[in-house]
Amino acid sequence: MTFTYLTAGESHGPQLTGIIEGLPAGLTIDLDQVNTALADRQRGYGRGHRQQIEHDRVQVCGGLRHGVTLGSPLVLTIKNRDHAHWSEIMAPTTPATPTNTTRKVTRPRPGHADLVGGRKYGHADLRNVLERSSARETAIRVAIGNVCEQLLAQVGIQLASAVTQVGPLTAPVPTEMTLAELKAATAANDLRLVDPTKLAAIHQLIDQTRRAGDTLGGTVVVIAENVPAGLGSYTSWDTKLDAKLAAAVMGVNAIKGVEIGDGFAAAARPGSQVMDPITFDPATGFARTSNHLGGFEGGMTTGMPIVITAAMKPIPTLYHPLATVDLMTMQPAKANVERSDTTAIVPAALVVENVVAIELVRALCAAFPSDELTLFKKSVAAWRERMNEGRDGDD
Ligand code: EPS
Repeated sequence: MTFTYLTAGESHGPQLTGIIEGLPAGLTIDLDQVNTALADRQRGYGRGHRQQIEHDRVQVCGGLRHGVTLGSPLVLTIKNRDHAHWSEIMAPTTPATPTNTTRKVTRPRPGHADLVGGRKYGHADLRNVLERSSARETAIRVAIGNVCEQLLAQVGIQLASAVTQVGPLTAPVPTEMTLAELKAATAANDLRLVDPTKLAAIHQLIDQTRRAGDTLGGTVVVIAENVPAGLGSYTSWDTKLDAKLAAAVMGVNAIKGVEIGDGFAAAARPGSQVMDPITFDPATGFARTSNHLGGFEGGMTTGMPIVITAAMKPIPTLYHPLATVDLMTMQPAKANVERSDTTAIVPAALVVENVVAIELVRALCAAFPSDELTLFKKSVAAWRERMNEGRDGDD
């Protein structure tokens, strides 16, 4: 069964819905773990008032029996508590009236989907665009991603993420840090940083930026460890797994750049400082003495940690808005101001981690029998052995 997923729901509509098809039957899902991930996504310095309204919790409406997947589509939902304040304006079925179509948005925000989305879908009220283009949708992607992380854990794959830059201030992850250390360090502060000495300066920057009515972006890093070698393929461009991961990461709201391994920095160095020398140990198989290429060669996983960095642009909703055109009058105007965050870089780290988890599950389910968990696990284990054997099979 091909793994696929779909999300639906508007930011201030009744709920978010996610449907996953193609998960192996027999996977026990720990909903507490999903809810912890959802709470993690809501935290973070620089978030706005909305996060005090929401207390995201997942509900399962299909595909699970007694906590175990059935192999049928898994249906997850998260209620939008804020819908209570928008129940008329965002009513799914009540016909439009003068009272439930107030708060129209006609002054598109530069950098948001407002203008082009409105033109493309013929929406005079840009609320019809912003409600779905809102990053609120990432809550359900994290729920789906956490289920995927639970499947990945069954085959020994672990992921972690950190914020590595906020505006101009950097907080890199040391290469020697273990995944467990990274998880502990990022959980211990409200910016998902590995280096707490940077906290005060970044808090100050976010405070100043909020007071100035402005917003901040940044970078995040995601690491996936113990991914078997040989996922993806070099045979055709659209089979390369690094390309699929980059596309999924770019599909997270406000992400404008993706790097694998050393990424753009590799372009400036000679090849001898970029390629990762190969070693072989009969007990543990092949390895690389460095990981500049971030776990990929030729579009295939090497077995080394996958390292992906993503750059997020600042949030487009500015409390001191930029120039735009009012679509009611076609005259110059200031952009619409919607309640928003000063920065969403902290949740972005987790969201990017989760979309990477989703794509790894997609790749594993495409590569191995995935109807049920036992055979899936056996197949992945057998594949790991095969990829680490010392001789090729064709001589
Ligand atoms: C968002 C605007 C804000 C954010 C929202 C994303 O929502 P509101 O307009 O209701 O204040 O809080 O993010 C979330 C609701 C969330 O759960 O992450 C936007 O325009 O993208």
